[in-house]
Amino acid sequence: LWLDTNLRKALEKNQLVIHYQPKITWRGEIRSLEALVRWQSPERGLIPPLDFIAYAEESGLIVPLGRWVMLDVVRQVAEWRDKGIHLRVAVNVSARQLADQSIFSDLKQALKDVHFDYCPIDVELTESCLIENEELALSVINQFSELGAQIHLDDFGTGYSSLSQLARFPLDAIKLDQSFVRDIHKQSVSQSLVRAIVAVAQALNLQVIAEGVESAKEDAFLTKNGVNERQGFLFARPMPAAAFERWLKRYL
Ligand code: G
Ligand code: G
Ligand code: MN
Ligand code: NA
Repeated sequence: LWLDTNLRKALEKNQLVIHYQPKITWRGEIRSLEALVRWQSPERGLIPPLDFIAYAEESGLIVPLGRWVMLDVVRQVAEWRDKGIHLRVAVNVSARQLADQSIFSDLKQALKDVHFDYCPIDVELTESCLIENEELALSVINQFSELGAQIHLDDFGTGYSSLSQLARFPLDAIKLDQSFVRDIHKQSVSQSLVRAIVAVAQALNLQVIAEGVESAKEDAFLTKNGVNERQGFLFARPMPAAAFERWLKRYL
C-alpha cells in the first residue's frame, strides 16, 4: 500500500535516480555502463530496485518508470559526450514494457533533441521476457535495433531453452549470470559451462559480458577464457553519475 501511493508520486516528484556501473573490456577500456535505477525516498532513504521493480511491473508503473530511465540516460550520455566522455549505456527493460510502442518515437526524439546521430543506448532483456511473448519480443528487438541500440540478453543461463533462443533472436551480446561467475576458479562444472557458452557465443558472433565479478581470481578465469567485458564489485559498484566521473578520472 505504501508503494502504491508513493511510487507514483516518486515518479512525478522526480525522486528516482540512476546509478551507473561500468563494464571493463578485456583490454581494460571503459566503453559502456549499466544503468540501475534507485528511489531516493524522503521518508525511507535510498531504496534498491529489488524493493520496487516487481511492484512497478505488477501495477504497470514500470512503463512510465522505464521511459523516464531511458530518456534520463540519453540526457546523461549527451552531457558526458559534451565533456568529451564517450560511452554507451545499457538499460534494463522488463517484459511488461514490451507492449509500450511509444518508447521508440520517444527515444528517437530524445536522441534528436540532444543531437545524437547514433544510438548510445543498449537494451537488456531477460530470457523469460523473450519466451513470454516471442512475436512481440522480436518486433521490439527489431525496432530498437533499427534505432541503433544493441540487444543484450541479461541473466543468461538462469532461464530455460537458452541456446535455441540465441539463434532465434538477433542479439548482440549475452550477460553471463552471476551464479556462473561466483567462485568460478574453484567450480569445475561452472568452468566447463562458461567455456561452452563462450564457444557458442563466438560461433554466433555474440559478445559475452560477465556480471557480478567480485574477485581477481574469478576475473582471471573469465578473461583467459574469452569473456569480452566484465562488470562487478571488483571494479566498481553502481554509483551516481558524478561519482562515476570521479571514478573514471582515477581509473584512466
Ligand atoms: O542494482 P541492483 O543490482 O540492485 O538491481 C536489481 C535488479 O533491478 C536488476 O536485476 C535489474 O535488472 C533491475 N533493474 C534495475 N534498474 C532497472 C530499470 O531501470 N528497469 C528495470 N525494468 N529493471 C531494473
Ligand atoms: O540487471 P541485473 O539483474 O543483472 O542487475 C545486476 C545486479 O547485480 C544489480 O543489482 C547490481 O547492483 C548487482 N551487482 C553488480 N555487480 C555485482 C557484484 O559484483 N556482486 C554482486 N553480488 N552483485 C552485483
Ligand atoms: Mn541487467
Ligand atoms: Na543480470
